[in-house]
Amino acid sequence: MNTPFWGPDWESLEQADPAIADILLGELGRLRDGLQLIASENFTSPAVLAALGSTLANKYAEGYPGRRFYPGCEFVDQAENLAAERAKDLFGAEHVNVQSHSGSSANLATYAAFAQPDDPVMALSLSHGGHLTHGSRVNFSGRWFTPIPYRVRRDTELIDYDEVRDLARLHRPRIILCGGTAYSRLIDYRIFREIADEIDAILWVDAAHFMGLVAGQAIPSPLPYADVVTATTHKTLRGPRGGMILCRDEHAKAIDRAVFPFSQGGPMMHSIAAKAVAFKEAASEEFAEYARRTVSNAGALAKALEETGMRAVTGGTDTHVAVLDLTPTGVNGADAERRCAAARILLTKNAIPFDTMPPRTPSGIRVGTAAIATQGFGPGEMDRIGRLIARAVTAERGTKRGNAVLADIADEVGEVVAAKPAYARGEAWSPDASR
Ligand code: DSN
Repeated sequence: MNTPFWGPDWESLEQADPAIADILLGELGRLRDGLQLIASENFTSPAVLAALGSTLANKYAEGYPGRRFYPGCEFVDQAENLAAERAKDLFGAEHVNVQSHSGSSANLATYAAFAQPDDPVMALSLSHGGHLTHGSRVNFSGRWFTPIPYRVRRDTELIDYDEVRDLARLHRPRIILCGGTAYSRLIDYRIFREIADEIDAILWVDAAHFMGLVAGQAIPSPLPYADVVTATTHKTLRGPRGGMILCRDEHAKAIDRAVFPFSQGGPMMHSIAAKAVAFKEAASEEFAEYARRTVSNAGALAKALEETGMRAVTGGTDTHVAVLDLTPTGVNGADAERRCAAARILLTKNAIPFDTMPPRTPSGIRVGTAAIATQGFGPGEMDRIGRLIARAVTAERGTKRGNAVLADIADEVGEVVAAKPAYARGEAWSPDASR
């Protein structure tokens, strides 16, 4: 059979490894049957999945196109060049490295390109919406560098730009980093650029979460301001799991060397081909419409949840993500996450700024609307989804009555998602379509 990917060859997987085949089908069912509101997840297209499942997975290609340490790279070179060119066009970047295996490895390489061990590095505190790789003590970033965390303001819950400026002047960090995993508002890159210029620091934007919204022009791009931008390709960008680094030409060599050979060996060429597919898709008008709808969904969902008695941190969102303070409901984020999961609504517990609760049972939850936008949901449907979440959050799991309520909600979730199924049955690539 002349096919480089597994999609049409599903039966051979079923025969070779029925246990894994069953797991894949179980996961497909889980994706289809629930409301996927985890802010960092999405549904990749059939074309992305096909590239991921291709024979490019076999190839060792340490190095860069035209400069590999292995023979036989003529096709993977084309894939990598195409991915990098498409990303450059899509984002207006001078240089793009598409080899990073993940957002965290893109970040590791970026530290390596610009900082030496123990250098001070400023970033948004994890507990105020940053990321593990932005200086957490349990991560290489906080162990190998000197983290200078800045926070959000208590009154607005927006980045405290005065504190950023004061800390920058005091510590003169080598890198100023902005972006995060649970900050729902637009970032004022102009102010960050001014501060970075004042102290001659590298301005690095970690756009892992919102790069797809940038691609779809639903929010402003950090590219005109940043020296370097890191991103994942699998969140709002809707491609394969992976990372990328975009930078000005003057930093291209430092970034490329920091990825290979400093922090990674062989690139995952199947993933790079799938990134190329995703970049092509992200340049389409359909994608721009999805990106805009993702943002309007998040605003509408935050508002709907506020109407049920939760409090939206910062009063709402400008992006795909919203953080809700559950204090008014008397339920902690961990219980809310468990109850929602029991009702087939997938979202995550999350700290709120200045949280007085411990990290394992924080006061909030985080919801994201990229996956449900991919599925086709729009802002008009967020009221119903908001009410389902609110009912699940306050249903007491473990009691007979609570369990019955959660089962009811799960049934309604089933109805909601059946109207706009993810990976609709019958498509040629779908594993169980071949049955
Ligand atoms: N773990 C991801 C998230 O959920 O935001 C970030 O790496």
